[in-house]
Amino acid sequence: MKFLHLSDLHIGKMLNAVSMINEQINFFAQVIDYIRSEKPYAVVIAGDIYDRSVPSTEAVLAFDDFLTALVESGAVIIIISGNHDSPARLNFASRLLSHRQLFLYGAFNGSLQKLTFNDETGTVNFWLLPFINPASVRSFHQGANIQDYNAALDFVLKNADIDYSMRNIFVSHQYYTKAGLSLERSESELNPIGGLDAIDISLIKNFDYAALGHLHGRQKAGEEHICYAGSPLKYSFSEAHHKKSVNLVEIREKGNLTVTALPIKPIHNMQIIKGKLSTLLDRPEPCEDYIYAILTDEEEIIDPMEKLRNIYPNIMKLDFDNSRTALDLTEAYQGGEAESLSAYDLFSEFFLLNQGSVMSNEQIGIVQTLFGGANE
Ligand SMILES: [Mn+2]
Repeated sequence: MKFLHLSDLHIGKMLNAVSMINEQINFFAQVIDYIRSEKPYAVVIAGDIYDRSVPSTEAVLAFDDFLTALVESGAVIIIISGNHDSPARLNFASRLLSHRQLFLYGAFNGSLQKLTFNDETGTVNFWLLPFINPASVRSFHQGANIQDYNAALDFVLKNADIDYSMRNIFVSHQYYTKAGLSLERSESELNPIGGLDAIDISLIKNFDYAALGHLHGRQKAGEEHICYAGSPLKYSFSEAHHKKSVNLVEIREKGNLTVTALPIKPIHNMQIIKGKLSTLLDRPEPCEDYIYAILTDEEEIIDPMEKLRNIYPNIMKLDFDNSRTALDLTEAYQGGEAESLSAYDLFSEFFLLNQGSVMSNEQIGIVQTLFGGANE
């Protein structure tokens, strides 16, 4: 049995105020082409369908077109919600759609959903789990001692009747890792501080394949068969070096499985460029890529963004890296050791580094209220 594994579509994503919708529609067309050429039995989308819980009209229309094309391709479609999705909204019409071989598990109902299909070798089970947190599992199992994400997943798996002598595929949208393993995280994922969401991969290693979503870099979580497909497009400049793809998985008899990356070509690539303005502008023709430019010029430049835009029409971000900015950063950190600073001071510095300006009075008010509440 062959199936495609994709994740983290983030339909409706805006990147530096630029809509990614045309890039996403272009990606959907490539998926449909791969379905025609590879003829997979199923297509698995492992969460983060939309970028936000209330998606834009444009995003809903694009997903509607994609779903229609997916179902018309004849493949079985399997979709779970991610942390960016609204579980209930994604669940819309799921009972009706299951009659069209489109299985949407958006709103967690307390347990894994099992789907069983057959190929020439026998039965393959798909075990679906939408994004969960400890509270969402506790709400269905009163009195269960579930303090963290690891315990939540352990509980859900133990409550499922999984026969590991059969062929089992797990579909999930969480942060799986293990001590000593450093997985690549990206700025577009929305990660809680300190990896509080981490789940040990040993819990899921007995599945024949784990089709995971959440991390935006394509990678294996410590084991060959535990795979993040990664987002199909670069959704932050921390992903500029990524090669985006979807996974084609082929499972034969138990234990015999291959995973192949099928490349995805964006309309516009993304790159970080660094150097003096005159060097960056010295090109025979304009570059259409999404650009983050870092200028190293020491002298003041009048309207550098406008100058760059002539050659890089899709530039998104501009920073300076010279002796002046180096000094600014050093000064910002000289306030003291991080441990001796209050949460509010740390946030102020973070804001300054991140936004390049100090907070407005209104923003200060909001942050102080938030930290005040957290301290209580
Ligand atoms: Mn995501």
